[in-house]
Amino acid sequence: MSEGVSSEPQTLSETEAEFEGLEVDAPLVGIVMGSKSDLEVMQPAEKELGERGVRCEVRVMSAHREPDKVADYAKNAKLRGLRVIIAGAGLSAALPGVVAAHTDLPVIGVPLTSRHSVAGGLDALLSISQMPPGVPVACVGVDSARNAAVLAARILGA
Ligand code: RP5
Repeated sequence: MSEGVSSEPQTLSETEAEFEGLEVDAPLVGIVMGSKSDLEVMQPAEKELGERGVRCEVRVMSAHREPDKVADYAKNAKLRGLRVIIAGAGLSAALPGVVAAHTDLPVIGVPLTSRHSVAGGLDALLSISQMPPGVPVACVGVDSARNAAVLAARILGA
């Protein structure tokens, strides 16, 4: 039998493992953020990963305004070959936690300042770091998108 996806019945994890092997050009890191207004401050994450040769994709999706889109993205992330998700958000900053609720991939949250932030982004910092037991989100400093990328690369051993 030739190599490739087996036609035999198999478990979901076996299928996932085979597809992970096939998707050679798939991004390994997903960079998501709650608003287009977050793009500029999140850009250093994409830049850092690019310089390290780590494939990534960038998506805008709001946990509050587009909850179904966020859930679908997180649920399908592992099957699509993603290994780490970086999620930036400001204000109540639910995005990293909601992503972590729908995937067992490591999620790195980036608390962001925004024009409505209180205490310079402390609102987002607390929202992202105060996750309930069993649903972890790693949290870098306020507006520290580059550090999130460095941490993602270290998780990947890249
Ligand atoms: C958060 O609200 C976003 O991540 C952004 O930081 C903040 C403001 O969003 P916009 O009103 O600029 O779309 O959800």
